[in-house]
Amino acid sequence: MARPEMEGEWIEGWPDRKKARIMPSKDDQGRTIFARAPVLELGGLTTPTDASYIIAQLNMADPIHPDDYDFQVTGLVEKPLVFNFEEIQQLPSVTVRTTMECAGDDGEYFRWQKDGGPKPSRLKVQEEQGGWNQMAGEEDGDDGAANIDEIFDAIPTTCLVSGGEWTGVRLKDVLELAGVKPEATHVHLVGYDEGRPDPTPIYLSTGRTDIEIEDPGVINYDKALDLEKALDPDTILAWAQNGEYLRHVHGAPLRVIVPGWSGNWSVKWLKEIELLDYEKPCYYQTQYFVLGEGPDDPNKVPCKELGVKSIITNPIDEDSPLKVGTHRICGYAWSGLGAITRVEVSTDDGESWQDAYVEPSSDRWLWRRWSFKWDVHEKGNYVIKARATDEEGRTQPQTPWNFQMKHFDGIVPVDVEVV
Ligand SMILES: Nc1nc2c(c(=O)[nH]1)N[C@H]1C(S)=C(S)[C@@H](COP(=O)(O)O)O[C@H]1N2
Ligand SMILES: [Mo]
Repeated sequence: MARPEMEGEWIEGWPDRKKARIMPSKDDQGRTIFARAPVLELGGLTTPTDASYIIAQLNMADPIHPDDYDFQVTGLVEKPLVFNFEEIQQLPSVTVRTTMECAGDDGEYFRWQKDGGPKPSRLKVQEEQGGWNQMAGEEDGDDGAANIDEIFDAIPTTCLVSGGEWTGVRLKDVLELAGVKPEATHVHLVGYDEGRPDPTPIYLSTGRTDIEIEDPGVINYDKALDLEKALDPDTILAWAQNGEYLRHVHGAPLRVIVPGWSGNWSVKWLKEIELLDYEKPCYYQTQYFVLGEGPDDPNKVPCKELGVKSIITNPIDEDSPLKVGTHRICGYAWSGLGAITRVEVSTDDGESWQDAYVEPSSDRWLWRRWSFKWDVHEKGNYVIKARATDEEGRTQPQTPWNFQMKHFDGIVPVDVEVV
């Protein structure tokens, strides 16, 4: 029997099976500068590069040909160095598989947990083009204060997470060649991209447009990484992602990968590494990617390692109603401090929990897949929850509400009716 859905381009996947693709947002020149990953549609651990999320905070750097590329190592080093692409590739290479999650991933759920209202859906697709860089324009007639409801409507913050395989060299090896002076404490990582930070993402995460934000003017994207994390053998300068050379949007020719810490540490389009004896107050370190109770909280701290988290990819609210019978509850779990050791599932809104099966893996930083066979005999309404624990014994959630709504690792229930 001819099955029409099996005709066509079978190398690219059966046409009846929707190919998992990013959910993009474009700039005014039609270039993708922001994209969410189709996390609910993925079938393994490595997010295909076509489907990996993308974030550019400033104006995306111009593409740099590998032959024209170099970066420098400066500051508190014995010997300042300049590396070109070939010189970097001559160092011993290393491959690290890790989950990368944007600090703002699922931030909407913080808002929902606090304020109630309809539960944000991971399926929500951004209709508007433009991303946040176009949202804060003069359209509303005032000083760039975008309408917060428009922003939330236009830019979902879910699905900003991907699993990937990164190949490059250890940052540690590069630092050793330059010779780090004993007084150095931080590694200032600077990208080739420049711009003046747009306040809209802060409005987006706080849900407020009346916040005083210190304007740093035009800057390069930069971070001041703790020397200790920089020397971790899994912190690398990567030139390849998922088996192919880096793509421009992901930071080609060379980017930093800092496993376990939220994506903003993984500086793309690396331009400079500067050794410092203090924590430089980079905009995306001390103003934007921070955990605290409010913009003036004296105890606010930079976002660093992620908490411990699980998401349910099946079923989702939109699958309701389900039939009485057997269903597979499954998803991903990851942690900023190492491997996931346990995932528990509840189908009674957290009254009772049972262990899920966690797929074995030797990759410490990569998310794990987990599943749970659910036999449901009684009709009714069910609230499904998942709860992950990591090798440090941390159970979700770890991250309390914070004004920037970063590092959300709370438990998001799935509501289904069984008929
Ligand atoms: N130079 C530079 N590096 C950057 C950014 C940026 O805007 N410029 N965005 C950061 C943020 S917020 C995240 S979440 C990750 C996203 O990496 P990806 O676009 O490859 O997924 O890159 C980080 N590195
Ligand atoms: Mo991010």
